[in-house]
Order: sequence, then structure tokens, then C-alpha cells
Amino acid sequence: MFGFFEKKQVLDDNLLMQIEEDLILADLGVEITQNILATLKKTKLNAELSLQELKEIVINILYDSVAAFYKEDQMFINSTPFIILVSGTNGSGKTTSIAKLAKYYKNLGLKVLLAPCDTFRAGATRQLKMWSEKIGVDIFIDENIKDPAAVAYKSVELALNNNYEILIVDTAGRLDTNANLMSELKKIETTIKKLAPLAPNQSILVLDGTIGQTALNQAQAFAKIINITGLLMTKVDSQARGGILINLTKTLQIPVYFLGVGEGADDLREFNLKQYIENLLG
Ligand SMILES: Nc1nc2c(ncn2[C@@H]2O[C@H](COP(=O)(O)OP(=O)(O)OP(=O)(O)O)[C@@H](O)[C@H]2O)c(=O)[nH]1
Ligand SMILES: [Mg+2]
Repeated sequence: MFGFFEKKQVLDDNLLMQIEEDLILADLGVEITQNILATLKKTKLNAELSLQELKEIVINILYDSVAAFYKEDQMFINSTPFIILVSGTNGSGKTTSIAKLAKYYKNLGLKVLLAPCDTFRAGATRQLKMWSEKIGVDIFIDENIKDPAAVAYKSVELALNNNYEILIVDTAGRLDTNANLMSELKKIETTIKKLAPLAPNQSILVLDGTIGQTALNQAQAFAKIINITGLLMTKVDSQARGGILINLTKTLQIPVYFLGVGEGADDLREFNLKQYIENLLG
């Protein structure tokens, strides 16, 4: 960001415009961008500004605008089974991310069960089963059940009766414009609550990191139907460069928990807000 900046420059309208353009291009969103510009105008108009000073102002505003949504131990397991519902559009990386999360929790010494609630796409259950075998965690399988909410129900029951500490629920990919599939997702959420009223303990929306600004609309649409509590952005293998994650948290008021950085089971990173903002500024 701010590649155009040379040594020290007088902060005039022209420079402000260039800064604004860069902030918008970085997908930070209008509100945060205007906030940064207002601060610059108020404190630095017509002053000589160095790139370092500019970066510091931007870093502080970015951090302050979303830090409140990032708490320590945000994925803390406060009850068992700790039920994580995973949703998102087709091919966003849900199933792969579930494999990564399963491994993450298994490595913490927790007993993990997977629920294959994608009964929609042929082969989806098999795909999750293959991951479960690879990672060495359990999966609920009943080929006769075709209703995803029923698979969810049975999986929660199994988790409750067998002292599983983590239950991760895979769901079919769906476009947020498909009302039928969105209400099916709502039904899965409601059904889980029948056996575990406080669940899902986390409801994670998986967003494809390559779709840019579209992620914002997707996230808003999902959040209207179910109670999303956190985000996982996939395919940011070559660094999530844009500011879209800040924009997402600011707009939806929910944190990003994890980043997917590859196709393997170990390619999961806990999201670090400070680091992300510093990388963003380069
Ligand atoms: N490079 C990269 N590829 C990923 C990442 N996460 C998932 N993928 C790939 O994205 C493709 C889709 O992944 P899935 O996990 O099957 O996605 P899904 O959301 O479960 O797909 P549906 O169930 O069909 O909606 C696969 O080829 C994955 O290997 C990631 O973090 N980085
Ligand atoms: Mg899937």
C-alpha cells in the first residue's frame, strides 16, 4: 500500500486523493477509509508527512476499528460437545477446512467427531470420510439418512452419548440466493439446538479468499439466515493482501478465526490481527 509515496510529502488534497484511492483499492471499505482520511485531514493537513507516519496512523485506525471483536481464547472450549457448524458457498473450502480444524483439535488432545451433513452432493460424505481416516478422527455415517438436518441430529446425539469434545458439522455448499438451500441451513442450525440448546457453540462461515469484495455480500447474506460467530478465509496461500478481512469484521461485527493457506490438513493458521494489519501496510 502507498507505493506512490516518496520520502516526505506535503499532505495536500492531491495526496489525500491518492491515499483514498489506495485505501479503497485495498478493499478496506468506505467507513474505515473515510475515518482514516478524516484523521489525516484533522491532524496532518498541509504538514510534511513521512510514509512511516502515514502507516502509523493507518495501522492505529485499522486496529482500533476492529480490535474489540477480537478476544483472547475466542475458540475456547467452554462446554462439551463443543459444536462447530460450518457453512459457505460451493467450493469455498468448507470440507478441507473441517479436516484442518479436526486435526487442530485432535492435536490439542480432544476427542473429535465429524458430521457429514452434505447429503446434497454425491461423494461429499466420502470426501469427509477420507479426511477423517487420514487425520484419525471419527465420523458419523448412516448412508440411509438423506436429510441433512437428520444427520446433524444423529451426530449430536452420538457426540452427547459418547463424550466427544468437539463436533464439527459439514454442510453442503449453497448460494446465498437459493432460498430453499438457505432455509435448509437454518433447519440444520435449529435441529442442533433441539439436543444442545446453546449450540452451535461456534458457527463458522468459510469464505473463498480469491473472490475479493464479493465475500462481503456473501457473509451478510449468510448472517441474515443463521447466527454466524466467526469467519475462516481460505486460499490465502500467497498472503491475504487486501483489507477485506478488516472490512468484513467491521461490517459484520464478527472476528476472523482462521486462514486456510493450502490444500493440506496442516495448512491452517490462526488469524493474528496485528500481524495481518502490519502485513497489509507492507
Ligand atoms: N490453495 C488452497 N486450496 C484450498 C484451500 N482450502 C480448500 N482448497 C481447495 O478448494 C477446493 C474445494 O475445497 P472443498 O473443501 O471441497 O470445498 P467445499 O466448500 O467443501 O466444497 P463443496 O462441498 O462442494 O461446496 C479443493 O480443491 C481444495 O483443495 C486453501 O486454503 N488453499
Ligand atoms: Mg464440501
